[in-house]
Amino acid sequence: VAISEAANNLTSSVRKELNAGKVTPERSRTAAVVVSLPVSRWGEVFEAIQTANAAIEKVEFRSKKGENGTATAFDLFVQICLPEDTDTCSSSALQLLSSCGKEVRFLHDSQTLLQNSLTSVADNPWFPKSVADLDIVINRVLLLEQMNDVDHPALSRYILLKQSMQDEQYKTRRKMFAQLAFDYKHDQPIPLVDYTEEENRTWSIVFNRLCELYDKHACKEFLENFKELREIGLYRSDRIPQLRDVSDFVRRRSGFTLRPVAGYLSARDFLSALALRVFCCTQYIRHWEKPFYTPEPDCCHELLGHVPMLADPTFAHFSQEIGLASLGASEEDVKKLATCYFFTVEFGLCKEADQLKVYGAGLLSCVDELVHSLSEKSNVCEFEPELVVKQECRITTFQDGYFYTSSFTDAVTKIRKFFQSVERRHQLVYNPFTQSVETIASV
Ligand code: HBI
Ligand code: NLE
Ligand code: FE
Repeated sequence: VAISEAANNLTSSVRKELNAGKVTPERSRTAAVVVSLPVSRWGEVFEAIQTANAAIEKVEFRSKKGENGTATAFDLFVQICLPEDTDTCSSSALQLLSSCGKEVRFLHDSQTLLQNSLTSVADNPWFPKSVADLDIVINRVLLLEQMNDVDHPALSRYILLKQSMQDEQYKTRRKMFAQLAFDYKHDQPIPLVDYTEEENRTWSIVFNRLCELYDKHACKEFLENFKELREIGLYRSDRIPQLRDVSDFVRRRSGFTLRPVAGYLSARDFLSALALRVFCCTQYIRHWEKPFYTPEPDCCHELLGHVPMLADPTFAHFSQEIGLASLGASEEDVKKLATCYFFTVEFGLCKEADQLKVYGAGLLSCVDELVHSLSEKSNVCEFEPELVVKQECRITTFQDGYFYTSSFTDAVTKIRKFFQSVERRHQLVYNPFTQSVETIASV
């Protein structure tokens, strides 16, 4: 698989964590390249970057100049962090990149990248317009490439993950799941997985402990749908449900479908799928040694955290709305949207009769952080988009703080109002019959 790694639009904290070790943003140079190579050769680019111990900050597609953004014609836009001691001109990363093809262009090499010369290239992101286009986007997964090399600097802060990946059996299993996701095309039935006894046991441990916490802490919409999922026998403590069955359930309830992915996606890619009413789900399960906190999304996170909320039509509608707003948006706007998404859909709290309740999936799938977020130790403020967009989204640790609204709908209203001021580059509407977005000519 050529395109198996991307770190797009990472917040500074996440980027710092990713690059900890040999490469940190303060002690590094940033370089960006636009690579015009056939897809079959993109793997070479990532290999070159990895060999040079550079860290990927971002990978995106750009429509080829002069072509109309057809699904087969892309340049690859890659932004990397080179270790400080690299002499830029002779850096092995850059040399290797050059050897990837003479079309490689070095656009800039300084800390203040994207300010000037790159703007025109960086400013016209390609985006998927139909569910079929998602086949191209969704395979760019953060961290997968590093799985083969547990000593890669990008993994050094993902300590939990690193330990898991030293378990050869687990690693092999994860590669199998990655392959399933890479092979998946949008109109296929989601592959059924024969989960091992060990995997089902991990699910049971997480499921049982979370169930004890839900009654007291989960919001009412979640509890209602979770109850139904149990009553119809789809969710049981003794085995991991099949993503295919869960997708059918969600589609009947809110029109969203689920699609298998190999791991953590960039914010832009993840949000773009929401625009097409597709929710990307990992199918693997966390390592059995750490059932109560993992930095990665896994099936516990998707199925326990996200699905019950996604079955709620209001919630589903909002998810798509934020996705639509992200299509073709600037870096800055995608980051704002992602941060609003993060502190609501992933980590949001709400109030029911003066009691704080949880609707965020990152909390509802995580025993340790769920308990933490409602404890004395956590910071909780009222959700205000102006404040929230300035927060860092943490992936490998608990959040610094959490935000509540009187209800989930209240968060939607606030976010909608906040983004009204953002200029929309594309006036797009979703056509459910073709499962695509269309530009509506202004009248
Ligand atoms: N990728 N696979 C996957 N699952 C997520 O839940 C997810 C993601 N990428 C980004 C993300 N969530 C968000 O938190 C926002 O950055 C959009
Ligand atoms: N930390 C969460 C958990 O352990 O379930 C996963 C977060 C995924 C974004
Ligand atoms: Fe999530």
